[in-house]
Amino acid sequence: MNRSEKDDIYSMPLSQVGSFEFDDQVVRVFPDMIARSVPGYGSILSVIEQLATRYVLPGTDVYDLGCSLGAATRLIHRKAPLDCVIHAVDNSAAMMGRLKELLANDPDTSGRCEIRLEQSDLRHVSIRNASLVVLNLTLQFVPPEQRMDVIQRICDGLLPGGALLLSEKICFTDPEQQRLMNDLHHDFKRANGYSDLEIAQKRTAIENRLIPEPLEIHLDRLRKAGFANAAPWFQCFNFVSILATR
Ligand code: GEK
Repeated sequence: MNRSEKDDIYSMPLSQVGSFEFDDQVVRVFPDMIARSVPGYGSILSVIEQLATRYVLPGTDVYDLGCSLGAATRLIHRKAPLDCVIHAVDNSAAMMGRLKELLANDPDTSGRCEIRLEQSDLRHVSIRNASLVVLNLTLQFVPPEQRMDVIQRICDGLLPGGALLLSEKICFTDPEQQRLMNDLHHDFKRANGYSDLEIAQKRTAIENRLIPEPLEIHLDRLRKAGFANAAPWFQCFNFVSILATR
């Protein structure tokens, strides 16, 4: 259902590389872009579907914060009981417009629980009665000094036993490890057909928008917020996914 054009946004030399935005141009190629850029993206999505089976209880709310084109939302939707509400939240008008079209044309969505599309900044969404919250590659776009508040509000809005799935691009305090993981990620992108020019121009565009932090900072923050458990269940190079439970 999620047909995507090939991502060629940075394939030609640009006189000036502007800051990366989730606009119509990105939305058009987004599924191709994320699949060719994030190692393990497909595996993370499969596990989100698996977690929905385990954590989403009848009568509860689920939040997919920074849902983009609803890849996680639609997998959770397959497993959620009928009386749940899935809040698919993104602040990009282009993403939400396209997601609305995709859902309207998806026969799979009928006869299932409500998906509530919310074009909002995740920093202002109130989280209540939540059994599962997904932050899949989204917290990295929130300024670091505001991340504690986001995580705290998620923890406070989760029901006891509820779960947060947090996936992020991370960085490393050891410069040698940082260099190696960065190189391996670039090799991954090259193997997926991106040229050195595309990789370099994308890096310039996203540099001040996506701020990675070390894994330990994420784990500390989750514990400080009150999560009983927080552990990485997946890592590939500089991408990690953490499961945190209340
Ligand atoms: C997936 N989770 O396919 N409030 C709401 N949305 C935001 C905010 C914010 N403050 N900042 C960024 N976004 C998805 C992939 S993509 C990851 C997530 C990537 C949104 C932004 O508009 C975009 O749609 C998404 O977060 C990040 O499972 O592109 O690397």
